Amino acid sequence: MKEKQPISILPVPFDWGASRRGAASGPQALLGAGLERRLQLLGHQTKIRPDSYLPDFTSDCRTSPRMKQWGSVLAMCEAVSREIALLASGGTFPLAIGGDHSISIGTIAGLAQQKRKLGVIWIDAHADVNTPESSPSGNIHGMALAAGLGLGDPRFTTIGSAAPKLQAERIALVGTRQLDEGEKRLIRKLGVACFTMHDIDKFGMARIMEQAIAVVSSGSDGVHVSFDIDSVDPGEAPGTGTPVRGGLNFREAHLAMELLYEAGVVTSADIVEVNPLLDNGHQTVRLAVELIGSLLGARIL
Ligand code: B3U
Ligand code: MN
Ligand code: MN
Repeated sequence: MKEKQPISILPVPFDWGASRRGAASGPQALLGAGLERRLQLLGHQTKIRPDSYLPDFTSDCRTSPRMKQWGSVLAMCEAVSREIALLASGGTFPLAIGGDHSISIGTIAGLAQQKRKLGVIWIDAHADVNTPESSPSGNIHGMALAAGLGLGDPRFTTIGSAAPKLQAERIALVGTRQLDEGEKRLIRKLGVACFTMHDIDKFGMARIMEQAIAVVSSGSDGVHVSFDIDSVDPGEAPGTGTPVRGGLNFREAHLAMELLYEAGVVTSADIVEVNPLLDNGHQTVRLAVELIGSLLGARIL
């Protein structure tokens, strides 16, 4: 982010992209845990966008087995895209707080209206590169990155503009440890940089982040960080809908965020899949707030 750039916080209380309810309460929980104050203490100006920008999707029943609740997800993504484009063109740093990961279809579509060569670092236990055909679940949060690449249902891939929003060579997955067969094939075919837990164990987070940052920032006109809290080990972050063992530990997660801040390349972010209903007290919510702090400049000394 730029020096003194104000942060626009966009709450996206939405969870119809996932099979479990609860991530819709994420924004309220993060704000309730002092997210805005945290950022202000770091010296940032902040503004919270009231969520009246979202349409009423509660009565939208359009759904199919391969794309569950697609009507609501689409309506949400279109609104998020419009809003993010507006915030970005106003010169602020957009920070979307979810919500399940389907919200990133909207944030990326909105960002892409300004940035043709957006790099994306996708920190997640999953790759979210399923298409309706390859998805074993039909849950759209597992298709979010694919949509950014122009793959999947045209109603989702053409939000904001007809062309694909992202190029495979400017994407880095970090923390990956659960992939469906179709996702593995697609990652290999497109040559997407995928830094799995195996790689992190083998080489250490610092070296992996160095490589991931190089991938997403080379030749790009901005870098979006999409942070799925399920990248963190369920022992540290139990409050999430699809926990997977063997994730990032507390220090690795913070280090990743600190290194991104240090690199000075990040131009937008979203934090997703925090589910307060599944949390152990406020453990996961608090961790999420701290991690956003680390991404936006918090230091030990
Ligand atoms: N790949 C699986 C599981 C999954 C993806 N994202 C989450 N879970 N959170 C799927 O349903 O696409
Ligand atoms: Mn995800
Ligand atoms: Mn995930």
